[in-house]
Amino acid sequence: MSEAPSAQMLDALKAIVGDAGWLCSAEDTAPFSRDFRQLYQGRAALVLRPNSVQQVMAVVTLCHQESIAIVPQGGNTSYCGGATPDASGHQVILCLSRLARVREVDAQSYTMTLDAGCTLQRAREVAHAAHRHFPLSLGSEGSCQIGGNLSTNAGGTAVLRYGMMRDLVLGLEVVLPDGSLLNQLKGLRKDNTGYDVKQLFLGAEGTLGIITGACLKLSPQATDYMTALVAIDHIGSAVALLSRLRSHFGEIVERFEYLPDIAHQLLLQHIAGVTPPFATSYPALVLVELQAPGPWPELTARVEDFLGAEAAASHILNAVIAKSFSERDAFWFMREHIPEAQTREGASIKHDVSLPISALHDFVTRATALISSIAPEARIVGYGHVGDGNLHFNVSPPAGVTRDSPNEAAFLALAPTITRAVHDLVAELGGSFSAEHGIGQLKVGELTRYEDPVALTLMQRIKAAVDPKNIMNPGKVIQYPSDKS
Ligand code: FAD
Ligand code: 2HG
Ligand code: ZN
Repeated sequence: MSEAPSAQMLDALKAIVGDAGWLCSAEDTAPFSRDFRQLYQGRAALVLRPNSVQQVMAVVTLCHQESIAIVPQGGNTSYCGGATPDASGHQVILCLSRLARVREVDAQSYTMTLDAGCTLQRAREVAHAAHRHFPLSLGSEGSCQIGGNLSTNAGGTAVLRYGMMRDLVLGLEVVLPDGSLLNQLKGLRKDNTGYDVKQLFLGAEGTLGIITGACLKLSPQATDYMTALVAIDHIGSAVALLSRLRSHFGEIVERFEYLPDIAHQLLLQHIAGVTPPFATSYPALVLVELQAPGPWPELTARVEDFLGAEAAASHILNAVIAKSFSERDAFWFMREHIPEAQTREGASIKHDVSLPISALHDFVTRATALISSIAPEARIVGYGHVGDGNLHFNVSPPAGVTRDSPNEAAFLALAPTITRAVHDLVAELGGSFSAEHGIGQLKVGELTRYEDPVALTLMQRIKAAVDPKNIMNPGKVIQYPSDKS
């Protein structure tokens, strides 16, 4: 059970990080104590911003001695309140943003070793400068940090080809809950020396330790791109197109994102600079990108032939290929701004689900019918990473419902019923209720409900073994006996 820190304890923690490394007024700590989606407003005793691994170790050692709870925080872009403290005012936020050194880039080994506080954007730039490619790509990449990406096992738009963050890690450095340092930073492709303990910390959302550094896998830089928007009639056609595309072009199919027409309409309505790619609207679009470590001069011609044959067979309704980098950027600008467009439209009941790709059409058909029976006028904005079987199956209120209105409250009151129906269907079809955003504090109950009980017990045993005092991000991911409700 964690305790409220004494004034003496707070002074000792401040002394470890020095004057530039802490914030404690209610005004200064408030933004760190609120999550990106503004679902939670906690209260922190202190925000600590260490600038070395030694400082992190000293902070954690002291918190462990005194049983003070620590909430690790990266870019604070979690969608599930994972980096937000509770309302007690007893917890300390440990923010990694000042731990942001590039430790090594080994271009020959295709690896780079970074501090956990480097932003994802910086990591991608560092790889690029070394003529290498770091493929993780998220809409939040300017703010989110490598430590946060590792701790949430982030996904994004290049998973189809490169996998999730877990697949991009070779080595890890972690400060354990007792303040000791796990040093597994070797950049080896092969290392079968007992249990791979670093895997425990990937996707653990800060409940088992604080990641301070990582050795990441790099890929060859692509020199040839082909980006296209393809108009189709429904998600089943997207799935069929993906299947044919992959058998035709193999592993160079890198991204495959689905945009139903409602997402496109919200973009046009709310996001400046979005222009319609076609003269008419279609039921749905797919944004597809192929990347080759070229030169592959015939790539565009081959894709044109492929899409021409698809149109002739009436598999697709229309297609446009980006003819320049600025056109490519404009296509991706559309995709990355869907969350913002939906937020500007109003409230949203979000579902981050994944299914076997072959079950997506069935899921969308049945989930749409279920939601219509609960909230007939609600608008489903189901978009995203169809190439990975991952849909953001979000529900917006009926058109015309304004923020903070009684009608919005009535719509949001239906959220538990809608979410139960969606998640039950996902479970029935063999899917996951949390594809890439994690559990945080938002989905602890869902994990308890849907996870295999044996796996759940194993998770609790691992937590008890690694963090017996439950000081690491208590209340997140799993229910633990000493969590306060
Ligand atoms: P935070 O939000 O700060 O923390 C997330 C969790 O990790 C918390 O539990 C925290 O305690 C823990 N944590 C953070 N740093 C550490 C550390 N060093 N050691 C131990 N624990 C730590 N996610 C996707 O997967 N795919 C997407 O496509 C995607 N798109 C997004 C688009 C937008 C516009 C936004 C706002 C978010 C998006 N996200 C997406 C969600 C989010 O950006 C990711 O989960 C990201 O990986 C979180 O990184 P962060 O640094 O902001 O972590
Ligand atoms: C994305 O893919 C993010 O754009 C955000 O994961 C999803 O807002 C969402 O639901
Ligand atoms: Zn996503």
